[in-house]
Amino acid sequence: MTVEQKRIVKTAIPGPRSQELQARKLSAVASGVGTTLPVYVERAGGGIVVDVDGNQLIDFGSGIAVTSIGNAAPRVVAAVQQQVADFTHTCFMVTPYEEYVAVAEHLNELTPGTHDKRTALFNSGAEAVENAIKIARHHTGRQAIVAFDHAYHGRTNMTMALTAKNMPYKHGFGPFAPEVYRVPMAYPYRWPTGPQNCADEAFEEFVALVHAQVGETNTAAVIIEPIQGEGGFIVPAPGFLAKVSQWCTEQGIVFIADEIQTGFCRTGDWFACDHEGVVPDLITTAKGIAGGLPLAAVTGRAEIMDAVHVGGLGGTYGGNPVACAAALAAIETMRSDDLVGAARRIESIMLPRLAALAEKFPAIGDVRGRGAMLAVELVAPGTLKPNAALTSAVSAACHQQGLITLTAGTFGNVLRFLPPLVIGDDLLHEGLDILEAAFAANA
Ligand code: PLZ
Repeated sequence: MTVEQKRIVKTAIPGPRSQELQARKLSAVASGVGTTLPVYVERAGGGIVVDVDGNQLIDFGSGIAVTSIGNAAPRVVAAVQQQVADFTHTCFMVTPYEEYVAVAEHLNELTPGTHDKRTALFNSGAEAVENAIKIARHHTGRQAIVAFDHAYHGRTNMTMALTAKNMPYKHGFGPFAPEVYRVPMAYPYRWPTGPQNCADEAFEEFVALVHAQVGETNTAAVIIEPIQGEGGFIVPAPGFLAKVSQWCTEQGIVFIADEIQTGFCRTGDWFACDHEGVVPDLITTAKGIAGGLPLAAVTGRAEIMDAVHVGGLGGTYGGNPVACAAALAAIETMRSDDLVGAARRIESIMLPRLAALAEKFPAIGDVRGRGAMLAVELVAPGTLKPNAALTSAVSAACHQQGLITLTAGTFGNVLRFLPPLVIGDDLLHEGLDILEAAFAANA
């Protein structure tokens, strides 16, 4: 069923039917599971989410960077319907099937680098990260893992340890997995001596800290998001990723790129590492890979991936056939509809408009991102002091007008934009108009 690509706000948001459902949610669902915007969804497609009150919201979130090819994308719907009618599950570890192998072949081909690769499939991003760590430890025989300030890698025990931010992800959930060490991120906007020094100085600090506090020969892996997602869409200073990756190679340390949020055309390339020609040893993917079905992967150098003994990796549902069928259709869509080009087009529309907003509203301290992964960081004008209150106010004002926006950042002061790559130009502009009005009313 196609969804008309038009914003319609016919009730208060959330509307009465959504409010009823929210009341049921509050008494049935664990309160730890929060909701950003409690409109209950009936249908979605392209750049529009339709709620149970008949409102049609413009989607600048893609379910947190998942529905890059659009919601209920036609090829995915057809592939899933066919697969679900053929068989729904056998467990790849028991009696395998072609779809899993085909997804692995695509990932081996599409991810950065032309070396021999292998892939293993899982259910969620966090599970992929957990497994990347297992593989790196097994391959190196070392234990320590180095992660960065502002990192987000998931909510399981190991990945909570890797994630930097306490609230809401870690608070009260310890103890966390041991042998995780944290180093500064090359965060240009907040680098004390200025963005021009950021890559070199952050790299020097990284090397010095690993040497002094961890020891190179104890270090199994360095894990980094090539653009940090939940941490606030922080694009590392140019050159930083390449330096870290090169140094890891020299030290026999596995360099893991967590491309769970940045992967699959989101940033205007197949993977964010591609922008800088960085070739990770292991790469974790999820989110955009399967058009909304739960699937995740670890892909990497054959000699690292295959260091693990037979039977050492797996899980009941990892690479479920329905999710794999969806992934094959999603990848086909990305290729044939040039979604790399679509992400670049979104950047070319949004970035100048966000830059113009920053001229107008001094609370916008930084505009950044790549492709269809863009953000503004809000501060007290003329300072670096994070302005989380304005961030929430602007986001809430957008929601009222039927624009789905998300926030991010260690300090809760980043408004981030992740539209589906198939969104039309009109909806993009309309969304940006709403954003501008929200700033005018609140900033
Ligand atoms: N690595 C880089 O962005 C998921 C988290 C939403 P899962 N980001 C959205 C929330 O509040 O839980 C993410 C990510 C990066 C790992 C993950 C984890 O992926 O599929 O949510 O486990």
